[in-house]
Amino acid sequence: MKNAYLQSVLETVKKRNPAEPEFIQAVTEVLETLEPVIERRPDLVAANVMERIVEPDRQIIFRVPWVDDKGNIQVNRGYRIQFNDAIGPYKGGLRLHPSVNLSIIKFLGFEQIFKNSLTTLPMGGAKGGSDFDPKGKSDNEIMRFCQSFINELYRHIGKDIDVPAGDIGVGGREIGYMFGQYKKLTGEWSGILTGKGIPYGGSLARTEATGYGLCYFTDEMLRANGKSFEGQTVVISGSGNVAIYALQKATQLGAKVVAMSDSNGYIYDPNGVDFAAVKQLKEVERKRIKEYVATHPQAEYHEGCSGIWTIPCDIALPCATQNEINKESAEILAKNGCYCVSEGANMPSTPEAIEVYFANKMLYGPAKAANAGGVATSGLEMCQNSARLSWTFEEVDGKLHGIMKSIFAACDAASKEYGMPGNYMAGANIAGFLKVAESMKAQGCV
Ligand code: NDP
Ligand code: 2IT
Repeated sequence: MKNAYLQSVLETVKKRNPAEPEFIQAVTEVLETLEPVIERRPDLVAANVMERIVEPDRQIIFRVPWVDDKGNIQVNRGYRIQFNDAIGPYKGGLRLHPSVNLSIIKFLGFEQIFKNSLTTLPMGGAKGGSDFDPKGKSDNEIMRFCQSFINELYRHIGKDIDVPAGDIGVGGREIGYMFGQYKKLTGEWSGILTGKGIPYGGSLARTEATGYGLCYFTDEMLRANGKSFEGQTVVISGSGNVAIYALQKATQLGAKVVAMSDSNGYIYDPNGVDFAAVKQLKEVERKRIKEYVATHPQAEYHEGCSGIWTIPCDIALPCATQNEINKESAEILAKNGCYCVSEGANMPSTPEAIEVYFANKMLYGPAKAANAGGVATSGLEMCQNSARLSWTFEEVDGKLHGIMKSIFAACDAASKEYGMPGNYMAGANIAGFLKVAESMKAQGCV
C-alpha cells in the first residue's frame, strides 16, 4: 500500500487496537483494495472518511451472569459493536462461541458494513455475541443465558436502531428465547431480531438464505467465467446453518458435495453427502458429524478439521469460521485442481491463502459478497415485519436470487471500473464502500 493517507489510517488502527489481530487483518484487506478509489477521490480524503469508518460508532461490553443446572452462577462477557449506521439501522448477527473476543466481534462488525451495503438494502453494520459455549448445555441453560444477555442488550436495540440475528451458535432456538425476553422487558411486539420462528414474524427462506445465497453468487461467478456447478466436485467445511443449505443448493445445481466437517473432524462420502441425513443429525439431534458414518458405511471419518482441504475438488466452499484456510491448505487445493473458492464463512481465508488463489488464477468469491444472502434475507424479514405481512417461500427465494445476482454484477463492474477485472475481492470492497462513504460525507462530521 503506497498511499500515505491510507498508510497513516492503518497505522492509527494498529496503534489503537494492538491486541486485535483479526480486526487489523480485516481492515488491512479493505484499505489495500481501496487504494485506487482514494487516489481518484480527494473529496473523501478531505472528509477523512477512512479514519472515521475504521472506528466503531460505539462498543458495548457487558456482564452476562446466568444460573447453570446445578444452581451455580456462571459469568460470560457480552458484546455489541455498533459499527456504522450511515445507510440504515445497525444490522448483524450474534455469535456464541468460546473463542469470541473484542477483536473477532470488531472484524465481523467491520465486514458487515460493506456486506450490508452490497445487499442494496438500507442496513448499517454491527455484530455482537459472547464467549458463552453452547456445546453440552441444556435447553434451560441456553434459555437462561439468552434471557440474561437480553437483560442488558435490550436497551441498545430497536427495530429502527439495531436489529441483531444469528451467527455461529445462534439459530432459531436462541433467537426465540431472546425475542421472548425482549417482549417481556419492554411490553412491545416489535421486529427487533431476525431469524425468528415462522409463526411469530420470521421469514420463510431465512434459514436457507446464507447457503442458498452463497450458491447463487457462486453460480453467477462460475457462469461469468464459462463454468457452472454441473458435474463439479465440491468440498464444504462446517456442518452448521450455512454449510447445510449450501450442500442442498449445490446438489440441486448439479454438483456432488463429497465432504463436510465440524471442529473435530471431517467426513468424506464418495457418493455425495446426504442432505437429509446431515440436516437430521445437526439440526434435530445436535450430534457430531462423525455420527454420519454410522448410517453411511461408504463414508469415511477423519479427525482434525484442516484435512478436509486435502480432498481433491473443483470448488471449495468454506462455511465454518475465520482463517480456516491458510497458505498451506490453499496450496494443496490449487495443486489438486481446485479452481474456485467461494466463502460462506466470514474471512475464512488468511491473506496468504488469498495470495495463493490469485497466483493460481482461481476464481475467488469473497465473504462479504458471497455470504450476503443471509443478511439480505434478514432485511426482507424486516420489510415483512414493517408491512405486517408474510411472503411465500418462492417470493423470498426469488428476491434473494435477484439480490445475489446484483451483488455479483456490482463486484464485477467495480473490479473492471478500477482496472482489476476478475478481482471480486477488490470489486466487493469498492462497491460496498462507495455507498457508505458517500452517505458519511453527505451527513457531515458525525
Ligand atoms: P453454526 O453454528 O450453525 O455452524 C458453525 C459450523 O462451523 C459448525 O459445523 C462448527 O463446528 C464449525 N465451526 C465453528 N467454529 C469453528 C472453529 N473455531 N473451528 C472449526 N470449525 C468451527 O454457524 P453458521 O453456519 O451460521 O456460521 C458459519 C459461518 O458462516 C461463520 O463464519 C458465520 O460468521 C458465517 N455466516 C453466517 C451467516 C448466517 O446467516 N448464519 C450469514 C453469513 C455468514 P462445531 O459444531 O464443532 O463447533
Ligand atoms: O455474518 C452475517 O452476515 C450474519 N451472521 C447474518 C446477519 C443478519 O443480520 O442476518
